[in-house]
Amino acid sequence: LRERGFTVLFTGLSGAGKSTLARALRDELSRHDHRAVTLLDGDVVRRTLCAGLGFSAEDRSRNVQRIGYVAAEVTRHGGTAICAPIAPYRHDRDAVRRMVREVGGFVLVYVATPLSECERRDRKGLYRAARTGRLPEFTGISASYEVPEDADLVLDTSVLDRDAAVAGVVALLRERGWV
Ligand code: GGZ
Repeated sequence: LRERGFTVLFTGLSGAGKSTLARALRDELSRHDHRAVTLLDGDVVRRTLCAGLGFSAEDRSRNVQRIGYVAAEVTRHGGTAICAPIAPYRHDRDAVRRMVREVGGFVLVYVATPLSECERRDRKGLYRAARTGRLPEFTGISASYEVPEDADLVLDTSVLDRDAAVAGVVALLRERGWV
């Protein structure tokens, strides 16, 4: 397994801590694992690979499945892909899992920080905008998030600090034999 690639897909609400964990995991794996790591973070992806897509259900599906396609290619060539979109729909997460599993390892990490905590943080003021109706179709407020029942790992960053959360992911990858 150590010769094969794998993908870690983080899923969770805006502000749950996905990007922070994805970056910290990338740094950790870059130090200790031989594979090249590709980070597919929501922000960057939406400016590049998925430029022009919005937040309708259809566009979110396209967004997540494109991320999944790239992750599968990275995985196929023996690399590590770390993805951090909201990925609110089970159907799309399942599609990514199928694409990636054909070519390597796949781990789904649900960043389960409660909505109340994400909203309290509101780092970008988006929840406030969503509550006042200025930002429509906002996940958790006016657009749905389907809670994963099949996550390989569940992390709540309101009770777990960043290093402990990353250590949890690394431990899981070790257990599964990927690192
Ligand atoms: C959810 C939105 C929305 C709406 C803009 N709903 O905290 P952020 O700012 O940086 O992360 C959110 C990001 C979500 O993009 P994803 O590509 O991860 O979403 S999905 O997987 O559903 O396609 C948020 C910002 O974009 N954002 N409008 N309406 N998040």
